[in-house]
Amino acid sequence: AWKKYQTKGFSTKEEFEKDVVRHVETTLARSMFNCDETAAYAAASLAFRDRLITEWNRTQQRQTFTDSKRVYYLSLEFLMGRALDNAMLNVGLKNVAKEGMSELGFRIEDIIEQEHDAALGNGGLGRLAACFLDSMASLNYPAWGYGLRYRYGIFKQEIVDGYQVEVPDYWLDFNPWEFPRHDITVDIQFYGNVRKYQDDKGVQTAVWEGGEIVKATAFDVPIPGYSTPTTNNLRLWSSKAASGEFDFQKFNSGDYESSVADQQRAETISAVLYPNDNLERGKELRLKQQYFWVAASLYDIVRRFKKSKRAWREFPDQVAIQLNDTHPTLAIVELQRILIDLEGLEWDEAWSIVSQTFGYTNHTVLPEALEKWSVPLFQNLLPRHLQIIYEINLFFLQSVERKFPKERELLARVSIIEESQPKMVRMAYLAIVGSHKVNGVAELHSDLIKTTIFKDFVRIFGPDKFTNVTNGITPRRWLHQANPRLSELIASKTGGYDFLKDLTMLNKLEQFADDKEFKKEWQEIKYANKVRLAKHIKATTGVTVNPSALFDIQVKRIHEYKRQQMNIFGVIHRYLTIKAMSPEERKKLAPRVSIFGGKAAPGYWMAKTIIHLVNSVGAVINKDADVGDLLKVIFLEDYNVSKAETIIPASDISEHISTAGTEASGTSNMKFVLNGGLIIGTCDGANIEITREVGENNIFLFGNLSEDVDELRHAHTYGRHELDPNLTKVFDSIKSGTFGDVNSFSALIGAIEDHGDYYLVSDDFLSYIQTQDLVDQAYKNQDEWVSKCIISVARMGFFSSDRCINEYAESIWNIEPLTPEDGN
Ligand code: 26Y
Repeated sequence: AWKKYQTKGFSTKEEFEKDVVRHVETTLARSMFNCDETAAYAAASLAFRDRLITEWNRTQQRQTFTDSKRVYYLSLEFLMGRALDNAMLNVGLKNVAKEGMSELGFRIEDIIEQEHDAALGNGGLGRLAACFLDSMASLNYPAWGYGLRYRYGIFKQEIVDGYQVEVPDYWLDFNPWEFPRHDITVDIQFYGNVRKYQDDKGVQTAVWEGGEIVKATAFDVPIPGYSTPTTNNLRLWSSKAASGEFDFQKFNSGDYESSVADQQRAETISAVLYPNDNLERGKELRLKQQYFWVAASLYDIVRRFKKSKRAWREFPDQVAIQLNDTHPTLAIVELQRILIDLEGLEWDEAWSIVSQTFGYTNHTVLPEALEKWSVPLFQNLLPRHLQIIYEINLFFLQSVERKFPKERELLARVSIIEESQPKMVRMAYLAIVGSHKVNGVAELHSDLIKTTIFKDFVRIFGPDKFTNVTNGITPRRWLHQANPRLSELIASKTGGYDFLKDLTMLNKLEQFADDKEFKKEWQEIKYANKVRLAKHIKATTGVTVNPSALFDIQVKRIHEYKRQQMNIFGVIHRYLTIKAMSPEERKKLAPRVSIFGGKAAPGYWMAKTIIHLVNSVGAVINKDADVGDLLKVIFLEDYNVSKAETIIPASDISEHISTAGTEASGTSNMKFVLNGGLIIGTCDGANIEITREVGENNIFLFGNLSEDVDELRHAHTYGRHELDPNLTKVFDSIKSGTFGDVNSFSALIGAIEDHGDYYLVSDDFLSYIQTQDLVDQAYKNQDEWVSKCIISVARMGFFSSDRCINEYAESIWNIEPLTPEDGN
C-alpha cells in the first residue's frame, strides 16, 4: 500500500525551485529574503539528497528482495571531493538545477563552489575508492563501501613564507550528504583477555572478556550511478563511548572529569585521518581505527547475511569483500573469530568460508609502506585476534612444509610472524593467506609483486591466485564534470553522451584528428581551461602567467620516489640555460609555466624541503624581469579533488616521473591524457599501458627501466658515483645561494651527492632534460601537437574505472549487475 506514496522527486525547474524554497524556509528555517549562497547551496543539496534517498531506498529493497550477491569495498580512505555537481550530473538534472537556481538569483557555479570537499583520503588509493564507488553504481552492481567517518579529513595546506603549514580540516559543520543512523550501532571491544572453556564433550571455546567497549554509529552517504536506477551506499562509522553520553557511575560518584575524558578517548578513534601516504608509522591509535572499522563493518555484513537464513557455507556466494590494501586485513581474522567463537563453526569450515570471501589489492612495493604491527601491541589491544593469527600461521606453515619439505628458510621468509625484536605481524602476508585473489593495480606492478615481494607466495599458492587489474578513473567526474566543454564537443562527434558509459566510444574521435574545424574548437577549449587556471593562479599567488605558454604540471602527494625534486632541478637547469642565452636564442624558446601542487606528510621532512625549494625557486624566477614570460614557477596551495578538477583540464604536459618500478600505477596520468594533455614520464606504473594504448609517438618517455634499478643502486653504493654534470651545475647554483639560504636544501642535495641517490635522480637527469627539450620542439608545432592530443584521447577508453570494475566483478567478486528489469 505504501508504494502509492513513493515520490519520484522533481523533474522540472519549477518543481526544483519549489523544493529549494521549501528547504530554505523549513529545513534551514530561513527566509528567501536573506538566502545567501551558503543557504542556497544547502537547500539545493537537500533537494537533490531527497531524490537520491528515494532511489537509494529502492535500490536497497531491490537488492534485498532478489537476495543478490553483494560486494563490500573496505577502504580506510574515500577521497570523494564535492558531491552536488556529481549528483546533478549523474541524475541528469544539472540543467534543470542551473535554470532553477538562476531564476532564484544564483549562478550554479557559485553554488557548487560553496561545498567543502569530503577529503577522507590521502591520494591515489583514496581517490581510486571514490572512482570505484561511482563505477559500481553506474554499472548497477550491488555494492557497499565501508569506511570511517573522520571528523578531520586530510589537513588543509597553507604555504607560509614558502613552507607548508598544516591546518585541521573540520568539514562536518554542515554536511547534507550524510544520514546519521542512530539506530544502527555496534559495540566494539578492545583490550581485555581470553579465557578458554572445555565443555562436557571436550570441545574448547575461547571467550574474549573484559576490556573496554566503544560504540560505532553508522552514517550513510548515497552514491548515485550515472544515468542508472542504482543508488548505492557508502557506510561510514563514527565512534563514541558505549555507555551513552557519560559513564553514569563515575558521574554519580562525582568523577565528572574522568567520565568526560572517557567519552573523548572513545571519540578520538574516528577523529582524524592519518596523513601518511605510503609511509607506515605503527601507531596504536591507527590499529584501533582499523579494528573499530573492520569489526563494525563485519558485524553489519554478517547481520545482513543472517537475515537471509542461508547456511554458512553459502556465505561466499552472497558476500565478496575487497580489501583496499592491507589496512582492513583484520577483517579476515575477525570473520574467522565470528565463525568459530560466536557461531560455533569448526576451524576448517570457517577458514574455507573466510578465504573464499576475501580479495586483496596491493597498491605499493615500497618497503616503508608495508604494514607491520608489533606482537606486544596486538597482544594488548586484540588478544583473541593474535591467537587466531598464530593459528592461521601455524596451519599455513604446516601446509608449506608439506609442500616444500626441508626448506626451513622458506618457512621463515613466508611466516606471518616476523621473528624480530619485537616480533611483528606482517599484514600483507596475512592478507595473501586469507584471500582467494591478490591483485596489483597495473601490469608492471602486478608482475613486480609476483617476482619480488610476494615471490615465495606464488610458489606456494600457484600463479593463478595472483592477477592484475589495471586501475581506471571515472569519466563522469574526470571528463564530463571537470571539462564540460570538452565533453560536449566529444558528444557532438560521437553521437551524444553514451561515451560516458562506454568510454571505448572515444575511438570515434580519431577520424577528427586532422579536421581543421574540430581542432580549432579543441584548442579553444584547452585555451579557455588554461585561462581559468591562470585566473586561479593570479588570485591565489599573485603571479601573472601567460595562458599561451606551455603549462607543465606535476600535482600529486610529495614523495621522493615521485621525484618532484628532479622536476624542480630541471626547472633550475632551464633557468640557468635561459640566463646564458642571447636575445635571439631566447626568441626561439617556448614559454613555459611549471606548476607544482601536493601535500607532504607532516612528519616527512624531506618532502617538506622539496616544497620549500619549489617556492624559493619560484620567488627568484618569477620576479626576474630578464626571464619574463619564458619561465614561471608556481606552487599551488592545498591541492585536492576539487582543485584537480580545475587544474587537470588546463595542462599541456603533465609529469609522471617516478623512479621506474616505484609507482604502482598512478591514476592522474590517466586523468591528464583524458583531458587532452600529453605526458612526460618514466616507464613505470600505468604509464606503460598508456603508452601501449596511445602509441609511442604520443608520449614523452625517458629514463632507466625498472630492471636496471637494482644494478644502478648497487653501483652507487659500491662503485664511484659520478653525478650528471648538468645536475652538478644546478647544485652549484643552489649552493651559491641563488635561491636563498643554502643550508635549507643541503639534505636534498646530500641525498643525491652523498647518500647513494636511491631514487636515481642523477642517472635519469640527462634523459629528463633532453626529453623536456623534445617537448618544447613538439609544442612549437601546434598543429601536430593538437593532433597528438586528439588521438590520445580517442585511445583512452581502456582507462575507465567501468572497465576496471567489470574486471573485478568477473574475475574476483563473481557478481552480476542488478536493475529493475532483473526482478522487483
Ligand atoms: C600504511 C599506511 C601508512 C598507508 C597509507 C596510505 C600506506 C599507503 C597509503 C596510500 C597508498 C597509495 O595511495 N597508493 C597509490 O595507490 C594508487 C591507486 O592504486 C596508485 O595509483 C598509486 O601508484 C599508489 O601510490
